[in-house]
Amino acid sequence: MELEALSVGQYSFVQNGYSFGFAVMAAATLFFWLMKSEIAPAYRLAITITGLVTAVAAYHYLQIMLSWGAAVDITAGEVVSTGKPFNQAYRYVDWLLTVPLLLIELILVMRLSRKETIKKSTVLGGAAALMIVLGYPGEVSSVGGLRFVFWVLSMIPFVYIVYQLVVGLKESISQQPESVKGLINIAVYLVIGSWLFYPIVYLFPLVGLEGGAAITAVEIGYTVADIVAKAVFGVFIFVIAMRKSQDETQGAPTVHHAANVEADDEKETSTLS
Ligand code: RET
Repeated sequence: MELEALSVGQYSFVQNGYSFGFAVMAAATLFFWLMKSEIAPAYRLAITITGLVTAVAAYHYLQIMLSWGAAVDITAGEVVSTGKPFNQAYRYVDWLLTVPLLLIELILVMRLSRKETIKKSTVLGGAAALMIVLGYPGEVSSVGGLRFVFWVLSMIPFVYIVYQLVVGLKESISQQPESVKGLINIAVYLVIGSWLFYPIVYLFPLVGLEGGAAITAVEIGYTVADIVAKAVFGVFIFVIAMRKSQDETQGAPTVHHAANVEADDEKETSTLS
């Protein structure tokens, strides 16, 4: 990455973006973990993981910010390289860890059967990891052609994940309690919408953006997308878990508890007779 192409303003803007990202992720982590006791035990793992995702991201934003700070010197009023490279791997290692976990959060909060949970987590989590691994070589390459080839390769698991979320989860979503069905649908579309941002941002340098403007657009673009995909999405998962906890402790019958409801009905009938 040619950081000397940046103006001091662009450099500082990106640095402030990282700092904001760190603050949001750290605050979100505290919120999720401190509020976990409000959630019924069945959904606590989903909330623990939601906080883990933002914790891992907070750590990486701090590292990215330090690496960005060390790579150049602006005391002369312009951006001068210090010779220390800016480490782009932090972002990709962060995604490699967090992107599969984000999908697992969604699956856990749906509380499917054990078998379905494991199957869907493995397939979706595996595809997500493959998508990130395939994107990295293109991200660090300065050859436009290579960037495009890896974009196409990475798009294959991406399209598969979107298909699985829209089509594969349809039946499971239809069995969710009415009180959260709408929220789960929004969460699914929030994943798709925020994730679409990444392959678009990745292409910025290939569609005419150059030098400092390209670097700034890519870095700010990824930071904004990360905040939506992790912290805002996490809040949705939290609200879904909270609502399901309240419904279930109030004993409202829910579709995926049909078996329990039937058992309760039987009890009632036998006491009546
Ligand atoms: C890459 C490479 C180009 C093609 C595609 C990509 C997709 C990246 C995605 C990243 C999602 C990250 C998230 C982070 C959480 O905070 C790797 C940019 C398809 C979808 C959700």
